[in-house]
Amino acid sequence: MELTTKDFIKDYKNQFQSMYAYSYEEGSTEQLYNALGLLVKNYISTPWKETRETYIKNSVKQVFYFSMEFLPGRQLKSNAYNLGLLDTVKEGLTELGLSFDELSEAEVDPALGNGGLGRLASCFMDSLASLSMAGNGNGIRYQYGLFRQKFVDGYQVELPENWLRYRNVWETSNDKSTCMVRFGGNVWLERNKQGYLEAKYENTLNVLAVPYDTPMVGYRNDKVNNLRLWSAEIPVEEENNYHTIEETEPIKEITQVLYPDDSNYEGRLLRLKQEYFMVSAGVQSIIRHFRKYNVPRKNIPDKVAIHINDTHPALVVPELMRILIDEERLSWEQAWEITFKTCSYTNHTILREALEKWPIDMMKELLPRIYMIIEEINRRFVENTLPLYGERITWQTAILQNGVVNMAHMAVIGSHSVNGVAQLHTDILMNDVLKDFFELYPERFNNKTNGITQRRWVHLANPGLTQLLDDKIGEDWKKNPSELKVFKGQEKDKQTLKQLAAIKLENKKRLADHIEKVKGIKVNPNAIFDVQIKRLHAYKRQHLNLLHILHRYLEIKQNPSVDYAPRVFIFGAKAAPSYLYAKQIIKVINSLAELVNNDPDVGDKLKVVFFENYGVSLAEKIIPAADVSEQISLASMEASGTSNMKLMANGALTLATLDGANIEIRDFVGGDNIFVFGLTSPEVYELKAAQTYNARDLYENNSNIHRALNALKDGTIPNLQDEGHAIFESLVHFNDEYFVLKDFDSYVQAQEDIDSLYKDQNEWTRKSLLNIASSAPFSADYTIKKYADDIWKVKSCAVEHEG
Ligand code: 26Q
Repeated sequence: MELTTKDFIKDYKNQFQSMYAYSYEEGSTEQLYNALGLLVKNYISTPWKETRETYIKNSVKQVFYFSMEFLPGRQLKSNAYNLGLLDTVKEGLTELGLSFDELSEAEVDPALGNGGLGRLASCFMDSLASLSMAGNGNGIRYQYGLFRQKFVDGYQVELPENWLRYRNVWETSNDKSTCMVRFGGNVWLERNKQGYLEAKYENTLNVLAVPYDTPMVGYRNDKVNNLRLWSAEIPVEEENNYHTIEETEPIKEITQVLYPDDSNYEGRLLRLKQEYFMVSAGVQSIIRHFRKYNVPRKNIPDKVAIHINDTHPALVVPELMRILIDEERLSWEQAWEITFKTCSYTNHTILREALEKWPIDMMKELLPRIYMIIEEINRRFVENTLPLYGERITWQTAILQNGVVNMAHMAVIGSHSVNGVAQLHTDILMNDVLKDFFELYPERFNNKTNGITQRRWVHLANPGLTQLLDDKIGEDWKKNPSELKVFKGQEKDKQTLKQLAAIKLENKKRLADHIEKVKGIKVNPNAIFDVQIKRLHAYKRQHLNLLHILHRYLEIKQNPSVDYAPRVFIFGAKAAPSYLYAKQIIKVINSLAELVNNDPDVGDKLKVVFFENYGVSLAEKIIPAADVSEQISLASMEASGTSNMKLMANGALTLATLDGANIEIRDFVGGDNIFVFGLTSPEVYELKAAQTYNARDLYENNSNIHRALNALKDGTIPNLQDEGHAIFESLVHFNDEYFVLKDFDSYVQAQEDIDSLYKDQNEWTRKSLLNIASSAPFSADYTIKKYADDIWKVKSCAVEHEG
């Protein structure tokens, strides 16, 4: 978009004055931010409208990405950047005596997700818009996002995240597109005069779904897609079946808060309400769109793709069936054909405890009509499968099993495509988790390795590196990430390496300042910045990292002149509030930090920083400053990982097990430019099957392990209650479920290799450069192109301008 600094200044002054009726010079930071945000949104409104109109006029196929979570991050800077206005805005503000960065920091970061899955959804929104593809998000406008994490005496404390307390300038509430979602009551089928079986309802609780639309701005292509988030409200009285205040009280609760657990599903009624609410509102609004434009129902699969992001929105399958049969009056067979062709499903986890299984009784009572349809889908599935595949496979794959609705099975049966998020993960789905389905429907399975948007994670988060790349290889890589590989040509260029090292150092200085500001810890910017940022979970093994730090500390105490390269271990992680073990790990790391950071024997050799409240905004500060990327999950457990990709793209060297996308990272960057350790996935499977693992043997016979584990419980680490004991017990007494001790030696060895390499700065930086230059395959643009070609069958679409 074209805009002169002069016009911007004029627009901004007007915008501010029209909102607050005084001059910007008297504005508070929040007000100045609000005015700027709304002005940028004004600039967005024209391409937003034109994009929508183009899609309708050309009747292009649209994707609807259904996800219970989105983590878009702050939007002011990325929107201005994608519009091509960032420099103009910055300049204009400077002329007005204002600081863009200060205003930008005043924006709240909407934490409407837990972690990887939600952030992936937002990277995908960014790529869809940037590739000029018609891709809409569909989700929930939680009133409270993921809790705000604080440490009190080293313990995690959760505070409510009331992100809407301030005005959200990006959203537009859309009153004319509300929907009604029905819960509970009685449902029966009645034959009407035309001979149709009609679904009749009584005593339902009706919930008004109000959509809030947020623009998803494409990168310099005048394309703006839509993220639609639904909020639950109480309908007016004639539409609410004349329910009383008390009876309608639970309605508002539906979209009040995001479930903060990303790995352990508890069958909570409220969560099921959330899932159906989002699904029903989303599907209704899609079908209404087709009615309005008179699209023949059988053409729906040519005009829309609905993507199911993990099983959380899997009720799309019976809900679409319900609408097609009850409201559109299609036969079961016609409706099934449409539903199956329209839906596709991504699996994000192999953790058994995370797989959703809803009690049938709960489903029946909350969603009686939906349950009838699920029963019929299941009945037909069994009827078709039994004669072809026999009892075992049929009952293993059924939707209804032992009193529960298996949501993954419903998603697979109702979708034409099922994918994992990295090659290893997809292989595990096919050979283990969904093995029987792979036998039934091999053609549905495919891999789509995750990706990230370089725009947010490199262009905006790391302007120094971005400038260097522009200077060295030209700007093409920004539109076409595969151009990044050209940077490999500079691996021996001393000048480039020096510049690259200087940029990293600058980023580390900036992070060091931030660490001092928020944690009061002074760190040496020349130390190795070693980063593990992800949700806290036993399978991700933050406690392996912890044990290694403890090991180093004990080595230093034993021999203060030991030759370690100075290292800063940086953590960012939230634990699910109900996940005691994860919280114990946080407490022990915090206490160890206190010990290590204040021990004069240690000095610069070791510092430990555990940031509070890790999220998208903090990630943007940490990632450009990282030297080492810790990706140390037990092989086979991490579906993909995405922080591994962000860190690589910013020149960190990966320290990893061969898990998730780490394997592909190694393949692209080459085994010499990554530090790999630990059991492989086949070895993990073998060891589990053999049932020969004995963690206590390792504790008793490995002196380093012995010493470190004892230090967990002998008072070495200050201010612990029983947290050190708990970790000790989990490893020794409960036989170390995630093979931490088994991988310990090879992890320590890899860490020492890192020290050695870091001494050769030139060689380190060369490998860093090769990582940056090899990161293109992990661009979400490529991932989205593959989804578009293989699964959704959607194409890029040029936007037509008025006039
Ligand atoms: C389910 C039922 C009830 C309540 C909550 C949930 C729930 C919520 C969130 C279950 C799982 C999640 C999130 C999972 C997740 O983030 N998975 C990660 O997805 C990333 C993107 O594909 C991968 O890179 C990670 O490997 C994977 O762990």
